[in-house]
Amino acid sequence: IQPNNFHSLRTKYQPELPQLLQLDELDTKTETIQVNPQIREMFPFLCKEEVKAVTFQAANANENTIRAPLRIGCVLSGGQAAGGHNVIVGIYEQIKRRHPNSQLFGFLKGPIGIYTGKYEELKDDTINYFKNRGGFDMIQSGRHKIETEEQFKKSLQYCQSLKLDGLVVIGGDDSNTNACLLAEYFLKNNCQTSVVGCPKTIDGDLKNEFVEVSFGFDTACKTYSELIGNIMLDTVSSKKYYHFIRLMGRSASHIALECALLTRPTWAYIGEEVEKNKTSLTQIVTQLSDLIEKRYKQNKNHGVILVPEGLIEFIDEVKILIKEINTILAANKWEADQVFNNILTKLTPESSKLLQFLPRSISDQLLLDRDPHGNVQVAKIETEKLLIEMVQAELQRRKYAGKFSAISHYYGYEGRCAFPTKFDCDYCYSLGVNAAILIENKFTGVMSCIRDLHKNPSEWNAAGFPLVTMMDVETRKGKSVPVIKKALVDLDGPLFKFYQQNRDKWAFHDYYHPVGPIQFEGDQVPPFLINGKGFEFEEV
Ligand code: FBP
Repeated sequence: IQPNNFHSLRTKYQPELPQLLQLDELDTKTETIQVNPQIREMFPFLCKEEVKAVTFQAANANENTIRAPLRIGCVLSGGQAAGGHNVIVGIYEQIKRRHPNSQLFGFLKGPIGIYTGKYEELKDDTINYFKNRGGFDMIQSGRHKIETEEQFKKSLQYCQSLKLDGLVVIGGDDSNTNACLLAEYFLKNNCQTSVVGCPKTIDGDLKNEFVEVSFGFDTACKTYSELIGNIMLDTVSSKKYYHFIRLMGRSASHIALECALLTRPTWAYIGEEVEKNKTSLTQIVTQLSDLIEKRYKQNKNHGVILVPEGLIEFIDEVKILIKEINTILAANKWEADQVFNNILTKLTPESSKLLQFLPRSISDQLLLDRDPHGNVQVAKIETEKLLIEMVQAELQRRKYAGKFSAISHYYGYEGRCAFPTKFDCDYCYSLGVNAAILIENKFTGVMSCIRDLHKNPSEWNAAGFPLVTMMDVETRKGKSVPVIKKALVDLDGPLFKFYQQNRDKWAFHDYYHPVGPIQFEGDQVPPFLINGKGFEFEEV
């Protein structure tokens, strides 16, 4: 690395740790918490006794404490999210501080690395290179799940042969559900390896009373917001384009809402509101066309519209269509070029009509293979182009006198691996340190949680919350299974309310707010998603 390039400057940054996690000796404090009785039955070993959350407090230093080296494995699971490397760096530096002979092993390419025994020992040179750096390229990630008895057995064998004190699973809702199943399996089979989860996903939907925000969300939103702001400045300069910007976030619209609050666009759709109001595709197109006509009367032929990538699945008739397609695709195997025609014969008349009405490029995207968790790959559906096409047709039908020149954008992958914001650097490092402490104290089936994130990092708190307390039972493929529920945008929460109160003003009076690039020094604004705690909304 060149000595002055940005990467080498970032590697010099030592993430801030909460004061509590800097202490040499910690006492643990546990508190019983309630678990859904159905979940208790599904996890008899984790729930054998009372299920407890753990927090830490300062303890008297004891010079006579003899510490043994720790051996920990870690894995990155699912989509990339900025800061993942710092979780690993946090684990590494913590176990080395405890004992210089401690060792950290990275399982390669996601959970498949655990059950195939593909791993690499991580040492100083690797750790120092990846510190504060985006991406998951240190050990790569993957979307495999540990599912079959054979895979669980193999995972246990490899963790045992490596004599691991703990395994840290860095992932989203599905990956942490998988981590919990693994913790249960290890306990049942007398395996000494603790399993600890860390909350990752740019989507921000791994959020509950224990997890304030998942890491990577802050960096993704701030990266997208920089780009949105640049587009805003361009469009108010030329005043001739409508920009339709689709933003990543598979299901929940947290990213779109956060970016809207940061940048104040002409309009932002929030999928959860569309679902609640049962807004149809035609209604969305009518609303947008009305907005464009009204702005034209004010002499405005430009605008910036934010479209969450999950929107398509929240539109009532599309949701029904996708559900039908999923069932039909699961039961039939056709050659790729026959899927469209064959599926039309099996859909209900309404869904068949809709599939034929949609532009062929979009209907083909709806028919693409599902991801390993059975989800439609919304990242590949160009909803922004669909809206542009439909609005164009509607304006033509209305004999619109103004000019509608639209440009489509998709901001997705570029937000997942950017250099993590200072918030994500510090947060992830603390998550890693805390995970190592939880393992040292032999807690298993817990999520490493860092809380009070609206405060300065030195004042953050650390805890371990049992994964079973975050679970609900859902029916999937006809079977009751435990899942960590995705948190959707709270339509009664302060963030959506604030947007709702201001959006009409923003729609017609261009309150664009270009935020500029991510800053790594000076005052930092944590993500609003932490429920606006400690954050005063600036009235606009
Ligand atoms: P995770 O839930 O695994 O963090 O991934 C989220 C995400 O980035 C979504 O926002 C997006 O729709 C999807 O992954 C894209 O998946 P892929 O990387 O497989 O194209």
